[in-house]
Amino acid sequence: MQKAVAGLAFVLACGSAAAQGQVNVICSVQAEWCNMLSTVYARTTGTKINVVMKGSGEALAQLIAEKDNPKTDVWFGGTGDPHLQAAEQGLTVEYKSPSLPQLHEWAQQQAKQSGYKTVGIYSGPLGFGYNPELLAKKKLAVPKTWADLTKADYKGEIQVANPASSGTAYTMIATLVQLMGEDKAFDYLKSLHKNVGNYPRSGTGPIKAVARGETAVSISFVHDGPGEKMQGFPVETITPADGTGAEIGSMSIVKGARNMDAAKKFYEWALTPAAQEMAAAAKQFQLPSNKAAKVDARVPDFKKIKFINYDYAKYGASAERRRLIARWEKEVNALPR
Ligand code: S7P
Repeated sequence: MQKAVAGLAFVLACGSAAAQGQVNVICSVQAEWCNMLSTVYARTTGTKINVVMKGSGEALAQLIAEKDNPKTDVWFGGTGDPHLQAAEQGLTVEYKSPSLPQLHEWAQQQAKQSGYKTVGIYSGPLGFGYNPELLAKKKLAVPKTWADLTKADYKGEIQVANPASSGTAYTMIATLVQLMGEDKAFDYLKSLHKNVGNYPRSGTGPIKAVARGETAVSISFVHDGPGEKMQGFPVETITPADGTGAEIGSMSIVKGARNMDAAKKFYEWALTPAAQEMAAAAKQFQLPSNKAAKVDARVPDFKKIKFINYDYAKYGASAERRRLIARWEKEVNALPR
Protein backbone atom coordinates (compact mmCIF):
# COMPACT_ATOMS: atom_id res chain seq x y z
CA MET A 1 0.00 0.00 0.00
CA GLN A 2 2.76 2.34 1.04
CA LYS A 3 4.50 1.47 -2.20
CA ALA A 4 1.33 2.31 -4.19
CA VAL A 5 1.01 5.75 -2.51
CA ALA A 6 4.65 6.49 -3.16
CA GLY A 7 4.14 5.44 -6.79
CA LEU A 8 1.09 7.71 -7.13
CA ALA A 9 3.00 10.61 -5.59
CA PHE A 10 5.79 10.01 -8.10
CA VAL A 11 3.35 9.97 -11.04
CA LEU A 12 1.65 13.16 -9.80
CA ALA A 13 5.00 14.85 -9.32
CA CYS A 14 6.10 13.92 -12.84
CA GLY A 15 2.71 14.92 -14.24
CA SER A 16 2.72 18.33 -12.61
CA ALA A 17 6.35 19.01 -13.59
CA ALA A 18 5.49 18.17 -17.20
CA ALA A 19 2.36 20.34 -17.09
CA GLN A 20 4.30 23.29 -15.71
CA GLY A 21 7.35 22.86 -17.93
CA GLN A 22 10.14 25.35 -18.28
CA VAL A 23 11.19 28.01 -20.74
CA ASN A 24 14.61 29.57 -21.34
CA VAL A 25 14.47 33.19 -22.38
CA ILE A 26 17.04 35.73 -23.52
CA CYS A 27 15.63 39.06 -22.43
CA SER A 28 16.91 42.16 -24.23
CA VAL A 29 14.94 44.87 -22.46
CA GLN A 30 16.11 46.43 -19.21
CA ALA A 31 16.47 44.39 -16.02
CA GLU A 32 13.35 45.68 -14.20
CA TRP A 33 11.08 44.54 -17.03
CA CYS A 34 12.89 41.19 -17.46
CA ASN A 35 12.60 40.52 -13.71
CA MET A 36 8.95 41.52 -13.56
CA LEU A 37 7.92 39.39 -16.50
CA SER A 38 9.74 36.34 -15.22
CA THR A 39 8.28 36.68 -11.69
CA VAL A 40 4.72 37.22 -12.93
CA TYR A 41 4.96 34.52 -15.59
CA ALA A 42 6.31 31.93 -13.14
CA ARG A 43 3.71 32.82 -10.52
CA THR A 44 0.69 32.84 -12.83
CA THR A 45 1.52 29.80 -14.97
CA GLY A 46 3.66 27.65 -12.69
CA THR A 47 6.23 27.46 -15.47
CA LYS A 48 9.88 27.61 -14.53
CA ILE A 49 11.40 30.50 -16.45
CA ASN A 50 15.15 30.96 -16.78
CA VAL A 51 16.08 34.43 -17.95
CA VAL A 52 19.42 35.62 -19.30
CA MET A 53 19.73 39.37 -19.95
CA LYS A 54 21.63 40.53 -23.05
CA GLY A 55 21.46 43.56 -25.34
CA SER A 56 20.23 42.86 -28.88
CA GLY A 57 23.63 42.67 -30.59
CA GLU A 58 24.95 40.31 -27.93
CA ALA A 59 21.79 38.18 -27.96
CA LEU A 60 22.21 37.61 -31.69
CA ALA A 61 25.85 36.65 -31.14
CA GLN A 62 24.73 34.10 -28.51
CA LEU A 63 22.14 32.54 -30.85
CA ILE A 64 24.79 32.24 -33.57
CA ALA A 65 27.18 30.59 -31.11
CA GLU A 66 24.45 28.18 -29.88
CA LYS A 67 23.21 27.35 -33.38
CA ASP A 68 24.06 23.63 -33.28
CA ASN A 69 23.01 23.15 -29.66
CA PRO A 70 20.42 25.80 -28.71
CA LYS A 71 19.98 26.50 -25.02
CA THR A 72 17.50 29.30 -25.57
CA ASP A 73 13.79 28.88 -26.37
CA VAL A 74 12.60 32.48 -26.80
CA TRP A 75 14.40 35.73 -27.51
CA PHE A 76 12.28 38.50 -25.97
CA GLY A 77 12.85 42.15 -26.93
CA GLY A 78 15.75 43.99 -28.43
CA THR A 79 15.94 45.99 -31.64
CA GLY A 80 14.23 44.45 -34.66
CA ASP A 81 17.15 44.41 -37.10
CA PRO A 82 19.10 41.60 -35.39
CA HIS A 83 15.85 39.58 -35.04
CA LEU A 84 15.42 39.89 -38.82
CA GLN A 85 19.02 38.83 -39.26
CA ALA A 86 18.41 35.79 -37.02
CA ALA A 87 15.36 34.90 -39.13
CA GLU A 88 17.36 35.16 -42.34
CA GLN A 89 20.15 33.00 -40.90
CA GLY A 90 17.67 30.24 -39.94
CA LEU A 91 18.25 30.71 -36.20
CA THR A 92 14.54 31.18 -35.44
CA VAL A 93 11.37 29.35 -36.45
CA GLU A 94 8.22 30.36 -38.28
CA TYR A 95 5.29 30.79 -35.89
CA LYS A 96 2.09 32.52 -36.93
CA SER A 97 0.43 33.69 -33.74
CA PRO A 98 -3.39 33.77 -33.65
CA SER A 99 -2.94 37.12 -31.85
CA LEU A 100 -1.39 38.82 -34.90
CA PRO A 101 -4.61 40.67 -35.89
CA GLN A 102 -4.62 42.31 -32.43
CA LEU A 103 -1.26 43.96 -33.16
CA HIS A 104 -0.44 47.30 -34.78
CA GLU A 105 0.32 47.17 -38.49
CA TRP A 106 4.08 47.80 -37.92
CA ALA A 107 4.28 44.76 -35.63
CA GLN A 108 2.43 42.55 -38.12
CA GLN A 109 4.64 43.87 -40.93
CA GLN A 110 7.73 42.87 -38.95
CA ALA A 111 6.28 39.33 -38.74
CA LYS A 112 5.34 39.22 -42.43
CA GLN A 113 8.71 40.36 -43.72
CA SER A 114 10.54 37.73 -41.66
CA GLY A 115 8.34 34.88 -42.92
CA TYR A 116 6.69 34.93 -39.44
CA LYS A 117 10.00 34.16 -37.72
CA THR A 118 9.74 37.23 -35.51
CA VAL A 119 7.08 39.68 -34.39
CA GLY A 120 7.00 43.29 -33.16
CA ILE A 121 6.31 43.63 -29.43
CA TYR A 122 7.01 47.38 -29.04
CA SER A 123 8.33 50.39 -30.89
CA GLY A 124 10.44 53.34 -29.81
CA PRO A 125 12.05 56.40 -31.44
CA LEU A 126 15.76 57.12 -31.57
CA GLY A 127 16.83 60.53 -30.29
CA PHE A 128 19.08 62.29 -27.83
CA GLY A 129 19.25 62.18 -24.04
CA TYR A 130 20.75 65.15 -22.24
CA ASN A 131 21.55 66.27 -18.72
CA PRO A 132 20.15 69.82 -18.39
CA GLU A 133 22.23 70.56 -15.29
CA LEU A 134 25.48 69.51 -16.95
CA LEU A 135 24.64 71.39 -20.16
CA ALA A 136 23.93 74.56 -18.14
CA LYS A 137 27.17 74.15 -16.14
CA LYS A 138 29.18 73.76 -19.35
CA LYS A 139 27.20 76.51 -21.10
CA LEU A 140 26.11 74.14 -23.84
CA ALA A 141 22.82 74.36 -25.75
CA VAL A 142 20.36 71.49 -25.99
CA PRO A 143 21.17 69.74 -29.32
CA LYS A 144 18.15 69.83 -31.62
CA THR A 145 19.41 68.30 -34.86
CA TRP A 146 21.90 65.63 -35.90
CA ALA A 147 24.15 68.44 -37.20
CA ASP A 148 24.22 70.06 -33.74
CA LEU A 149 26.00 67.00 -32.33
CA THR A 150 29.03 67.63 -34.54
CA LYS A 151 29.64 71.17 -33.20
CA ALA A 152 33.08 71.52 -31.59
CA ASP A 153 31.44 72.61 -28.29
CA TYR A 154 30.35 69.00 -27.64
CA LYS A 155 33.86 67.53 -27.89
CA GLY A 156 34.06 64.54 -25.54
CA GLU A 157 30.52 65.21 -24.29
CA ILE A 158 28.61 62.61 -26.33
CA GLN A 159 28.12 58.89 -25.76
CA VAL A 160 26.59 56.42 -28.18
CA ALA A 161 26.96 52.64 -27.97
CA ASN A 162 29.33 50.66 -30.18
CA PRO A 163 27.43 49.45 -33.29
CA ALA A 164 29.44 46.22 -33.32
CA SER A 165 27.74 45.14 -30.09
CA SER A 166 24.63 47.33 -29.93
CA GLY A 167 21.39 47.17 -31.88
CA THR A 168 20.61 50.73 -30.74
CA ALA A 169 23.80 52.07 -32.32
CA TYR A 170 23.15 50.08 -35.49
CA THR A 171 19.69 51.71 -35.64
CA MET A 172 21.52 55.07 -35.55
CA ILE A 173 23.78 54.13 -38.48
CA ALA A 174 20.84 52.81 -40.53
CA THR A 175 18.81 55.92 -39.70
CA LEU A 176 21.60 58.29 -40.79
CA VAL A 177 22.23 56.34 -44.00
CA GLN A 178 18.55 56.64 -44.89
CA LEU A 179 18.38 60.29 -43.87
CA MET A 180 21.55 61.56 -45.57
CA GLY A 181 22.63 58.96 -48.14
CA GLU A 182 25.44 56.53 -47.29
CA ASP A 183 28.59 58.54 -48.05
CA LYS A 184 27.28 61.70 -46.37
CA ALA A 185 26.20 59.61 -43.38
CA PHE A 186 29.74 58.26 -43.03
CA ASP A 187 31.19 61.78 -43.31
CA TYR A 188 28.77 62.73 -40.56
CA LEU A 189 29.78 59.74 -38.39
CA LYS A 190 33.45 60.76 -38.77
CA SER A 191 32.65 64.28 -37.51
CA LEU A 192 30.52 62.87 -34.69
CA HIS A 193 33.39 60.53 -33.71
CA LYS A 194 35.50 63.57 -32.72
CA ASN A 195 32.89 64.47 -30.10
CA VAL A 196 32.25 60.97 -28.75
CA GLY A 197 33.90 60.46 -25.37
CA ASN A 198 33.02 56.77 -25.12
CA TYR A 199 31.30 54.02 -27.14
CA PRO A 200 29.94 51.65 -24.47
CA ARG A 201 28.94 48.08 -25.27
CA SER A 202 25.21 48.35 -24.61
CA GLY A 203 22.64 50.73 -26.08
CA THR A 204 21.15 51.60 -22.71
CA GLY A 205 24.54 52.62 -21.23
CA PRO A 206 24.76 56.14 -22.69
CA ILE A 207 21.50 57.50 -21.24
CA LYS A 208 22.42 56.07 -17.85
CA ALA A 209 25.74 57.91 -18.11
CA VAL A 210 23.85 61.13 -18.97
CA ALA A 211 21.50 60.65 -16.02
CA ARG A 212 24.43 60.17 -13.65
CA GLY A 213 26.28 63.24 -14.93
CA GLU A 214 29.09 61.25 -16.58
CA THR A 215 28.41 62.73 -20.00
CA ALA A 216 26.21 65.59 -21.19
CA VAL A 217 24.51 64.01 -24.23
CA SER A 218 23.64 60.53 -25.50
CA ILE A 219 22.20 59.03 -28.65
CA SER A 220 19.54 56.70 -27.27
CA PHE A 221 16.01 55.47 -27.54
CA VAL A 222 14.02 58.29 -26.00
CA HIS A 223 11.66 55.89 -24.18
CA ASP A 224 14.62 55.06 -21.90
CA GLY A 225 14.61 58.63 -20.51
CA PRO A 226 11.51 58.73 -18.25
CA GLY A 227 12.61 55.67 -16.23
CA GLU A 228 15.89 57.40 -15.32
CA LYS A 229 14.02 60.59 -14.47
CA MET A 230 11.64 58.66 -12.18
CA GLN A 231 14.71 57.59 -10.19
CA GLY A 232 15.41 61.27 -9.57
CA PHE A 233 18.16 61.80 -12.15
CA PRO A 234 18.30 65.04 -14.19
CA VAL A 235 17.68 63.74 -17.71
CA GLU A 236 15.55 64.93 -20.63
CA THR A 237 15.13 63.64 -24.16
CA ILE A 238 14.53 65.18 -27.57
CA THR A 239 14.13 63.76 -31.07
CA PRO A 240 16.10 65.42 -33.90
CA ALA A 241 14.07 68.02 -35.80
CA ASP A 242 15.55 66.80 -39.11
CA GLY A 243 14.10 63.31 -38.74
CA THR A 244 14.82 60.06 -37.01
CA GLY A 245 14.26 56.30 -37.07
CA ALA A 246 12.50 53.95 -34.69
CA GLU A 247 13.11 50.41 -33.54
CA ILE A 248 10.55 47.66 -33.73
CA GLY A 249 11.44 45.73 -30.60
CA SER A 250 10.84 42.09 -31.49
CA MET A 251 10.42 38.57 -30.17
CA SER A 252 11.42 35.26 -31.80
CA ILE A 253 11.28 31.54 -31.05
CA VAL A 254 14.62 29.78 -31.43
CA LYS A 255 14.98 26.99 -33.98
CA GLY A 256 15.57 23.68 -32.21
CA ALA A 257 14.16 25.07 -28.93
CA ARG A 258 14.19 22.27 -26.36
CA ASN A 259 10.90 23.49 -24.87
CA MET A 260 8.93 24.34 -27.98
CA ASP A 261 5.42 24.13 -26.47
CA ALA A 262 6.45 26.21 -23.48
CA ALA A 263 8.11 28.70 -25.85
CA LYS A 264 4.85 29.16 -27.80
CA LYS A 265 2.87 29.60 -24.57
CA PHE A 266 5.26 32.27 -23.34
CA TYR A 267 5.18 33.98 -26.77
CA GLU A 268 1.37 34.12 -26.74
CA TRP A 269 1.37 35.48 -23.21
CA ALA A 270 3.92 38.17 -24.13
CA LEU A 271 1.59 39.45 -26.86
CA THR A 272 -1.35 39.99 -24.49
CA PRO A 273 -2.25 43.54 -23.38
CA ALA A 274 -1.68 42.63 -19.72
CA ALA A 275 1.86 41.36 -20.34
CA GLN A 276 2.70 44.36 -22.53
CA GLU A 277 1.42 46.84 -19.93
CA MET A 278 4.06 45.44 -17.59
CA ALA A 279 6.68 47.52 -19.43
CA ALA A 280 5.35 50.80 -18.01
CA ALA A 281 4.95 49.17 -14.59
CA ALA A 282 8.69 48.41 -14.83
CA LYS A 283 9.37 52.07 -15.80
CA GLN A 284 9.97 51.39 -19.49
CA PHE A 285 8.04 53.40 -21.99
CA GLN A 286 8.12 51.84 -25.44
CA LEU A 287 4.85 51.84 -27.43
CA PRO A 288 3.22 48.39 -26.96
CA SER A 289 2.38 46.44 -30.11
CA ASN A 290 -1.00 45.13 -28.91
CA LYS A 291 -3.60 47.73 -29.89
CA ALA A 292 -5.60 47.01 -26.74
CA ALA A 293 -2.68 47.62 -24.35
CA LYS A 294 -2.95 50.85 -22.36
CA VAL A 295 -0.45 53.49 -23.47
CA ASP A 296 1.21 55.24 -20.53
CA ALA A 297 1.32 59.06 -20.74
CA ARG A 298 5.15 58.88 -20.64
CA VAL A 299 5.37 56.88 -23.88
CA PRO A 300 6.76 59.26 -26.55
CA ASP A 301 4.02 60.78 -28.71
CA PHE A 302 4.78 59.37 -32.16
CA LYS A 303 2.54 61.95 -33.84
CA LYS A 304 4.86 64.75 -32.72
CA ILE A 305 8.04 63.15 -34.07
CA LYS A 306 9.45 63.55 -37.58
CA PHE A 307 10.18 59.99 -38.73
CA ILE A 308 12.03 58.74 -41.77
CA ASN A 309 10.39 55.90 -43.65
CA TYR A 310 12.72 53.28 -42.13
CA ASP A 311 13.28 50.33 -44.45
CA TYR A 312 13.29 47.49 -41.92
CA ALA A 313 13.68 44.73 -44.51
CA LYS A 314 16.76 46.30 -46.15
CA TYR A 315 18.57 47.29 -42.95
CA GLY A 316 17.66 44.05 -41.16
CA ALA A 317 19.35 41.98 -43.87
CA SER A 318 22.49 40.23 -42.60
CA ALA A 319 24.76 41.34 -45.43
CA GLU A 320 23.71 45.00 -45.12
CA ARG A 321 24.08 45.03 -41.34
CA ARG A 322 27.51 43.37 -41.50
CA ARG A 323 28.66 45.68 -44.31
CA LEU A 324 27.64 48.90 -42.56
CA ILE A 325 29.16 47.85 -39.23
CA ALA A 326 32.41 46.83 -40.96
CA ARG A 327 32.49 50.18 -42.77
CA TRP A 328 31.97 51.98 -39.45
CA GLU A 329 34.81 50.00 -37.84
CA LYS A 330 37.18 50.71 -40.71
CA GLU A 331 36.35 54.31 -41.58
CA VAL A 332 35.12 55.73 -38.28
CA ASN A 333 36.20 53.76 -35.22
CA ALA A 334 39.76 53.44 -36.51
CA LEU A 335 40.17 57.26 -36.54
CA PRO A 336 41.83 59.02 -33.61
CA ARG A 337 39.60 61.24 -31.48
O1 S7P B 1 14.88 49.90 -22.81
C1 S7P B 1 15.46 48.85 -23.41
C2 S7P B 1 15.95 49.06 -24.81
O2 S7P B 1 16.34 50.38 -25.09
O3 S7P B 1 17.09 48.22 -24.95
C3 S7P B 1 16.82 47.33 -25.98
C4 S7P B 1 18.00 46.72 -26.60
O4 S7P B 1 18.42 45.60 -25.85
C5 S7P B 1 19.19 47.55 -26.71
O5 S7P B 1 20.13 46.65 -27.17
P1 S7P B 1 21.59 47.05 -27.50
O6 S7P B 1 22.37 47.00 -26.21
O7 S7P B 1 22.02 45.95 -28.44
O8 S7P B 1 21.59 48.40 -28.13
C6 S7P B 1 15.87 48.05 -26.88
O9 S7P B 1 15.19 47.21 -27.77
C7 S7P B 1 14.97 48.59 -25.84
O10 S7P B 1 14.05 49.51 -26.26
